[in-house]
Amino acid sequence: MAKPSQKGRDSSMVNTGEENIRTGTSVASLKKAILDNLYYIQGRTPGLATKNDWYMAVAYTVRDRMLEHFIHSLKGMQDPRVKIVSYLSAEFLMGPHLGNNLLNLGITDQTRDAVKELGLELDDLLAQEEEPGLGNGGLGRLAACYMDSLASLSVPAIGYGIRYEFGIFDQEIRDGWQVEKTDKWLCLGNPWEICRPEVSYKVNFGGYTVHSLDGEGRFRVQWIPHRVARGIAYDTPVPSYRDEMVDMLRLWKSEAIESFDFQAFNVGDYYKSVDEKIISETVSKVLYPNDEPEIGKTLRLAQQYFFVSCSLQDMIRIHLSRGKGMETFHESFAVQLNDTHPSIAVAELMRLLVDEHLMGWDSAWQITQKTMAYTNHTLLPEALEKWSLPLFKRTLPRHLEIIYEINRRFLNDVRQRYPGDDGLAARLSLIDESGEKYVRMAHLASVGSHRINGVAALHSNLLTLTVLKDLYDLYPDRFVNVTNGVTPRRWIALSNPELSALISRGIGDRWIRHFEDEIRKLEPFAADAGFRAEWRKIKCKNKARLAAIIQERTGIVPNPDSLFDIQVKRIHEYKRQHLSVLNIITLYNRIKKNPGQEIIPRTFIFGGKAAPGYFMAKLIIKLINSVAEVINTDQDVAGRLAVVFFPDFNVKNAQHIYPAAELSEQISTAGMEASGTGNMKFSMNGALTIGTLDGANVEIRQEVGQENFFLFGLSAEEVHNEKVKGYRPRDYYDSNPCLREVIEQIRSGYFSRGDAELFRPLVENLLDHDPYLLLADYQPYIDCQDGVSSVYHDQERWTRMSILNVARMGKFSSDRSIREYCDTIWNIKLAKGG
Ligand code: NBG
Repeated sequence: MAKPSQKGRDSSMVNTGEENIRTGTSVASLKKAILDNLYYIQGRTPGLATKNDWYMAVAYTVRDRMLEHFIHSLKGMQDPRVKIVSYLSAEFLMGPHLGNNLLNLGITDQTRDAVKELGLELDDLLAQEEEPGLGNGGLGRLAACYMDSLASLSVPAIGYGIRYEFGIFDQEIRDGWQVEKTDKWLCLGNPWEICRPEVSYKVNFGGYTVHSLDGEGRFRVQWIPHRVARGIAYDTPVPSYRDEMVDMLRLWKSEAIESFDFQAFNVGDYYKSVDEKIISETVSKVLYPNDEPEIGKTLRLAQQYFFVSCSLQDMIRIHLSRGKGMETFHESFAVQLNDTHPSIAVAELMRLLVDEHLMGWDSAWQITQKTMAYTNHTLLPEALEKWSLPLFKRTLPRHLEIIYEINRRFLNDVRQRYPGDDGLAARLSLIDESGEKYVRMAHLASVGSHRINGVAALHSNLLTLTVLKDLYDLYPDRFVNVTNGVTPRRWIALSNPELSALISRGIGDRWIRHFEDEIRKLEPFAADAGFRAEWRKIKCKNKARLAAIIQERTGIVPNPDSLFDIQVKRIHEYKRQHLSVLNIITLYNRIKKNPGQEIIPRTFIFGGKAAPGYFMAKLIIKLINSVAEVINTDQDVAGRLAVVFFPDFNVKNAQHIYPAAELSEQISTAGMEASGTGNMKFSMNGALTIGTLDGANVEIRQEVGQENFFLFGLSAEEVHNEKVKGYRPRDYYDSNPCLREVIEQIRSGYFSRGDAELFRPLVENLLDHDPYLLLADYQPYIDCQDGVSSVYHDQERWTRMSILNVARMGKFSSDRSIREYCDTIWNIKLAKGG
């Protein structure tokens, strides 16, 4: 989108013969525009401007250059013939905007020059941006990658979510422990969003319902709420890669409907009236970290309902403004439920259609099912959302009635098809009545959707065999798989500019837009020694850059010639960061016993946040740091072994980490990781993977070839069988002296300054339960790591494998995923060449 055309657009800007100050993209225009924005938006002259003022001025300059296409794209959404994808997600982990928008607009170089002429460095301004951390990890980042691909494939789309005032906490490490700091991403202002106070909707909470017959004798329900909040839209443009489509991220902020409750005010209870306001404003205050017990979190349910209700009301407004009736709503919108967090949408759309738009139940139900589709992102039973009935009733009394009615009809159908099978009906019911009663959100989402998908082949398959088995037996045609993907724009072109330039020198630059087809052309270069040397040189540079950041943030000085072995992701027992720790200690012991031994030097780098309430995950962070403390200060292993915990893993940091990685650790217990998307980002940046047959690893290995992937460990089926047989971790401990030694060191306080209590819960858990089978996979993992070292010894071979990994990652572009969603779920035809 080098230069937006003026023809047929609404821009009222006068073109003075020179380039337009809002749209021009020459260095001179950009420079002028930055100064203009600095003066007229920030109210500063260059002499007084802070770095943030400059950042804001540049950001507004870039935003200006998206607006014409943004406005045009929004106008396109009014066309009654186009179907709009509505991606409902409680999380959008967009990452810093500036660099990505420059890349997609194709104005990075000019802007760098313009900024330089103003005496600034673009990299400093990029670093100034506070990233919007409105997500926990993979799920939120997936939503962001999908927005990029939707725009780049010219699909009209709105991402609907919550404008949390506080996103995911910032992580600091003190004395080896995680400390959480509030994320104040908005405190210096957010230049990317446009606040739209008139795009606002009321959202009810609590209260009771009144049933009656209307004048025509029809059954009617009125919801008398206890509290009403208002949602205000904040819109962020999401530009396509070098094309005209600019999609929209629309996030809702909650506000009180009235500043004062005058009744309370009049009787003198001034503070109660202000209280009400505070409660309404609280709804969009803070993002919940995952892996925390859900039960009892009224505010979380309120958040989910809040953004879903605003979003559906907004869609209905758009639909009606197209001059269409409600019976064709599903032709205007394809609503994708990103996990169960927005699944209340099923009941809310029913409420809006039946109660507000006076539609009959059967028609409303058909429209709802045709509109909705549900993506499941986890098999972990503790992550499947359910809400206690009393809490649900207190917050959403009308929705509970609707859910009962959906359930009544649904179970009638089940009983008709499977007469007498009460067990089946109880298992399928939207209400869990096995003990305390709960609403099962995954069942609500599944029953109300026409498609249900998992996020990798193995995961989708396991879904139909485990958590959603009964639903699958009932509705096999609803189930499909869409393997996750990530955008090659942010994750290669933006994060790894030198590698990108090398790839483009080899195969041209079409791969950035058409990754699926083009990147394979890189394969022959694996055989080119000159190309391999350049490839290695870039990896070395990226490693050196990361090493400098590590030194600055942690004080640790990594050996730049060591193998960078990296595991970055949320800290969770099933992801098994502690399995990697067992390997590290094993290597350490080997060197200590045999100091002269030749080994491949390694730097182990970890990064990731633990949920604040997840004790074991926090203890794993402490363990990593404790082991690091011993190893990094032991002269016997200096230069050969180092351990780093990189604090505050987020999108910004990730962009420095993936390009520097040589080995990607994807070592979750098979059957537990739904997909993983970090695995794709590593591989796209030339890291080789050591991994289990879990999530998308299975498909990555298929694509890159088994000879280019380090596989170890039990399969999902074997894990299942072990558990059925009665898994005994202690047997592994008893029969493996190396493993025993490692565990004893942790237990005895070798890494905790003699404190034998500190890691006791972790060690005891491993020996007595080991629910994630670390001990069973220990020896295969160690052996596989030895294999990694011996291949690394042969740098030519390693580089060949690295190039082939990148060349064969075409499938894992989020463009491919979005094509599949369009095809199999949304029924959207892509424009040719799109
Ligand atoms: C996560 C899975 C990952 C997967 C992402 C995106 C949740 C509930 N699930 O394996 O753990 O890659 O979703 O699909 O966050």
